[in-house]
Amino acid sequence: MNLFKQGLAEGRPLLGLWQALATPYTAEICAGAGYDWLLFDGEHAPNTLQTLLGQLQAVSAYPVAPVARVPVGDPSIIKQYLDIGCATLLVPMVETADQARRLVAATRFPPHGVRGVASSTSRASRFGADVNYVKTAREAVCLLVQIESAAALGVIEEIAAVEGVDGLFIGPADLAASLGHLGDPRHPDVQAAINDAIGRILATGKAAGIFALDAADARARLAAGVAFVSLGTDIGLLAAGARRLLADSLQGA
Ligand code: 3PY
Ligand code: MG
Repeated sequence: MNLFKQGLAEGRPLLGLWQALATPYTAEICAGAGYDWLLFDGEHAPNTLQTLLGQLQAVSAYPVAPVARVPVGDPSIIKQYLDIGCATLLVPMVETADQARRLVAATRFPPHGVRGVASSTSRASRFGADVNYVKTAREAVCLLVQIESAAALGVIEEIAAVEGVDGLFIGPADLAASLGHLGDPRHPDVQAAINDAIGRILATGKAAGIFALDAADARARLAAGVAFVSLGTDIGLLAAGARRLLADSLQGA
C-alpha cells in the first residue's frame, strides 16, 4: 500500500520534510519525527541509487511515506527508482502535457506504458514475494510533477488533465528564477504566480503541493488547500540548530 497515495485520496494534509543529507542515519531520525512523508532528493543532493536504497531501507520500519525526486524525468532513471522500491516519485521541470504523458508511461508496464520488467529481482516486488507486483504496481505508483517555470504555468490545466499524474508540486526557487527573480521566491510577482497556480491546480481537482519557505508560509498554503507541503529540510534544521546553539551559548559571555 502506498501511504502517500492513500493520504492524498483521503484528502488529509500531508506534511513532509526534505532529505538532502543523503544518509540513512539522518533519514531514520527524521522518519521517527512524525512527518507524513520524507523527500529523498536525487536532483540536488549527493545521492546515488545505493545511497537512496539505504535511506529507503532505513525508513521502511516507520509509518512515513518515502518520496524520491529523480534528477530528471528520464524513463531509465524512473525505472531504477521504482525498482528499488520508491513508489512515489517527484519529477522536476515538467513543462508540457506530452512530457507528463511520457512520464506516466515510464512508470507503467506494458501495455499501459514502457517500464521494463524486473519482477523477482526488484525490492519493489519484495524480491518476488509479491507475486502480483507487475499486475498491481500501477495502482501503487504515485506520480508527482513539478511546476517550476513560466512555461509550466502556461499549461497547468493540460498537465493536470493527464491521467496518471497524481499531484502538481510547485518549486518556488526555480519558478522565481524562471520569472526573472533568481534567489527571491518571496518577490510579490513570484508569490502572485504561486497563488494563481495553486488556485488553478485546485480547480482541476488534482492535488497541489509546494515547498514552503517557512512555517508561516506552510500554514498559509495548508489553509489554502494545498495537499502536500514540505515544511523544511534536514540540512536547514541542522544548520539552524548548530548556529543557534553557538549563539545561545555565547549570549552574555
Ligand atoms: C524549487 O523550489 O525549485 C524546488 O524544486 C523545490 O522546492
Ligand atoms: Mg526546483
